[in-house]
This record gives sequence, structure tokens and C-alpha cells, in this order.
Amino acid sequence: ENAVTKNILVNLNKEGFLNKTKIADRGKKLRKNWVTSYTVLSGLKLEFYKDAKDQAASNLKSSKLECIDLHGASIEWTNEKSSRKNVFQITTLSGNEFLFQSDADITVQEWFRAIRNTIDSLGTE
Ligand code: I3S
Repeated sequence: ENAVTKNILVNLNKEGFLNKTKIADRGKKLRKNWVTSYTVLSGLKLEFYKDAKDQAASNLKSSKLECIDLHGASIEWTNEKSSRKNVFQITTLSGNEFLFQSDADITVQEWFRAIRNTIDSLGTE
């Protein structure tokens, strides 16, 4: 089984609105700027759009805000990096750090689980 097959088997695809801020770029600390983006977990990566309509038109390069490669990334809950509740951090192999948050407890837990499962399924392949 390769990573793509595993992803299909455990059905990790997910999309919806999530608050996000990038806090480091290749290890260099950035000033926080929380934005709400339409977030899409496509199995291998996380993509961000302004809204769902933009995602539907994702063939238009301009609508995509950013993309996170989850291969080799880590994910963890954090209480120290924001005063907000339900915050988790993703750190990419390249040293980019992002915080994600939603006031909806279940939403955040579902996102955390789906992203962690994706990272685990990508493994070291
Ligand atoms: O880690 P910080 O500096 O307390 O993060 C806050 C700032 O990014 C703030 O913007 P200004 O630096 O322009 O004041 C944001 O408005 C806050 O939301 C940030 O804190 P939270 O606790 O919301 O992550």
C-alpha cells in the first residue's frame, strides 16, 4: 500500500472554514495575523482558499492562498502560543509553523484527527 491508497482507505478528505495564522517561515518568527480560510485536506496536503466558491474554481491559480505539504510534518495541541481556545500547531519539514483554531470544539478535534492521520499515513515514504 502506498500513501495515496492508505489515504483513500481511511477517507481523510475534509473541508471547511478554519482560523489560521503562520507564526514562522523556515524557522524565522513571524508576526501573528489570524485569518479565516476555506481549508481543504486533500489527503496529501492542506490547501487554503478565500471561500468555498474559490475552491470549486481551484483551476484558477489566483484563488488558492497557500498550500502546506504534510509529508514529514508534525502536529500538536498548544496552550501557550495563543490566548484562543482549541489551538493546534503544524510544523512542516521546511520549518514553517502554523496555528489553527476554531471556537467549535468538535470541528477542531475532527481537523486535528484527520490531519494527524494524514501525517501518519504519509510516514517516511
Ligand atoms: O502572540 P500575540 O502577540 O499575543 O498575538 C496576538 C497578536 O497577533 C495580535 O495582533 P497585534 O500584534 O497587531 O496586536 C492579534 O490581534 C491577537 O489575536 C494575537 O493573539 P491571540 O491570542 O489571538 O493568538
